[in-house]
Amino acid sequence: MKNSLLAAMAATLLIIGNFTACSNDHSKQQASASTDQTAQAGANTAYICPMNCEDGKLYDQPGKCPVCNMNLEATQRTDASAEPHFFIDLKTTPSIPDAGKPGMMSLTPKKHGAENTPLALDLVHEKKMHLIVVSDDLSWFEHIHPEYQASGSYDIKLLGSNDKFTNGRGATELRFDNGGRYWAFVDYKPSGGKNQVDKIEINVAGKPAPGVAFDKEKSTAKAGGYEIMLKAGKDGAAPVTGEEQHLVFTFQKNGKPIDPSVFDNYLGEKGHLVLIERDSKAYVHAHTKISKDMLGFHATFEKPGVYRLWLQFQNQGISHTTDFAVVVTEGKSSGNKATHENHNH
Ligand SMILES: [Cu+2]
Repeated sequence: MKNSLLAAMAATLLIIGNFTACSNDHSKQQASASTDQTAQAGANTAYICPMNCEDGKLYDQPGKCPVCNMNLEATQRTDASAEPHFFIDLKTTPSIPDAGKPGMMSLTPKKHGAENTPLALDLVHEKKMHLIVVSDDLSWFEHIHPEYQASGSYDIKLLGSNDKFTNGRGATELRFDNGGRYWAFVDYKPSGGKNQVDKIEINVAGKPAPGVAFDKEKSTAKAGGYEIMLKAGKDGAAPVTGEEQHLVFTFQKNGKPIDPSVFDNYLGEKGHLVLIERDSKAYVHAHTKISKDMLGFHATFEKPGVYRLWLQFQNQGISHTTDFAVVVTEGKSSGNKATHENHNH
């Protein structure tokens, strides 16, 4: 059970983002400053890694792939409207779940224009659907895997406050102990399509928990006897938008450094990271970059803000979830790129 959970976490991280491809505003601005013809070329030309390290990620400007460092190649941007748009039809029973009371949540992947046809999903690192649920203040986090039903939906049980998790927390069930607003991030890949991350608001009836205000960096966490330290930024500078940033975690136990390469290995991953921005709830993808004695990730932030991070790792069969926060400020090289976490084009 734990194995598949961690494998799935790996999947969540391996999934590659596509923010840059969404910078339509940016293209339009460029276009208005040029002649019609150049505007046309500017809007349609994009740059992509020749090795396709980032699963189809397109850049507006030539440059180097942040993963393999090869020069990006020019390519034609396909018309977004020509690509199929997928979505998750999320239904709960009752339609507004009650905190502390049992219920169901059902997520059905669908394609626009073919809503009644079951949509097949590809298995991505052992799971067809990865579900991250957070409270609106980002103090509460769950990463679970809804189970496929013959009807074509992926279901999870909502537990009552007295119910025990069948397979432990973080497997296939959710328990809303408090009312309020929550956000679901559904990570899935339709067969023949690109990876999708859909953000869906969920409102739960009941008394909300007192909110937690995350407004400053949180760079340490403890779990399972480990002390984990986060260093975020680049070349010793604090994290900024617009260029790849490094997120480096180091581990200690009883004051002694621990090399994370001793951790359980699932599909080549030693740790898995989810990042969500506090106000916009933008979901950021991070990619692992493992070096000796530390667990590193790289991510590009499109917008300044306070980002919450959840690092999940496993050692000797026990999984740990730890949480952090980083404050990202506007970088020099950042444009006015829009962050869309729920479409691919
Ligand atoms: Cu997952």
